[in-house]
Amino acid sequence: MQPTKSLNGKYILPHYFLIVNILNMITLSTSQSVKINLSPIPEEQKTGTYVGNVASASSISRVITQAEFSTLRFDFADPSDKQTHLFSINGRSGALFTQTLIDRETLCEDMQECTIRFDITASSDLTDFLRLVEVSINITDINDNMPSFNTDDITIDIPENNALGITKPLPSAVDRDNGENSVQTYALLDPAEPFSLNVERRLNNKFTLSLVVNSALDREKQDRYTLLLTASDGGTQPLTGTLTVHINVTDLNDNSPVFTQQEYAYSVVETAGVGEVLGRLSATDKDAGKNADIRYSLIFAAKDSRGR
Ligand SMILES: [Ca+2]
Ligand SMILES: [Ca+2]
Ligand SMILES: [Ca+2]
Ligand SMILES: [Ca+2]
Repeated sequence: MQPTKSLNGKYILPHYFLIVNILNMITLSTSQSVKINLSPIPEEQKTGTYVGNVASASSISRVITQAEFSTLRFDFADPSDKQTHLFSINGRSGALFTQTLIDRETLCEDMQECTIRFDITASSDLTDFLRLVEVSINITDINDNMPSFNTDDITIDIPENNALGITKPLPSAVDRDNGENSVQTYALLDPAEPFSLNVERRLNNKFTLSLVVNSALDREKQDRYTLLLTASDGGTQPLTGTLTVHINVTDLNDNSPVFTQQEYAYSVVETAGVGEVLGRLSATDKDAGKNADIRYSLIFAAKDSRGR
């Protein structure tokens, strides 16, 4: 029976071959490695959480005597490997524990799968038994990040009297978690009558959001709206982020100045001096800014009593 070549180019022997060749183990063992996948663990477990046992998972006890097994020592093959800093190992039992909080988002941002790989050596204090154990551990996501917008509020200017159906882009939220734990839905909280939200989900799980104006806005009736846009993830206990959307309805010059009366009548004595005030009149304009600046001028000259 020949050893088979593993993915990393090293040779590994089938277990049944190893069992019947225990006596040859000492001479063969130094060239062997074993790959093990420990059970997935959720991120953010407290320090000291049990992860798995390298000795039992690698079945080393099945290929050496109990006496030799009791002399084994388990160590990280490369203590300088950053991945190994996440774990501690009991040198005698081969039990692995977390040594710090493992944050999936720091380790595997934007990756669907988060797998940590490192090597452990199993060596005997008394014999030259040496086995390299290639360990893989999947870190699963928990919903520990809420959707967040990159700002608390935004202001959008929309001209009044706009055509119905006009859309304005809205920013989307970011959630560093994975899959269902990332942003799944958007909503306008207590949507104000003239507005609705359009949500397009793209193939890459990103969203394109736009605010839709459903009815013409009249600045002279209401010049400001405040909406609350929420982004929710799909966690078992969903987390939500909010964005306040201020809408300024900007003015169009859609109102003419209106005099306080339809007609003003003044009489003047023929002895009135130049510059004498005959009376006052005024007009108002519902628009804003320059659209409400009123200039007065006489466009119809007075006629004399004979109409000339
Ligand atoms: Ca995390
Ligand atoms: Ca989340
Ligand atoms: Ca997470
Ligand atoms: Ca106006």
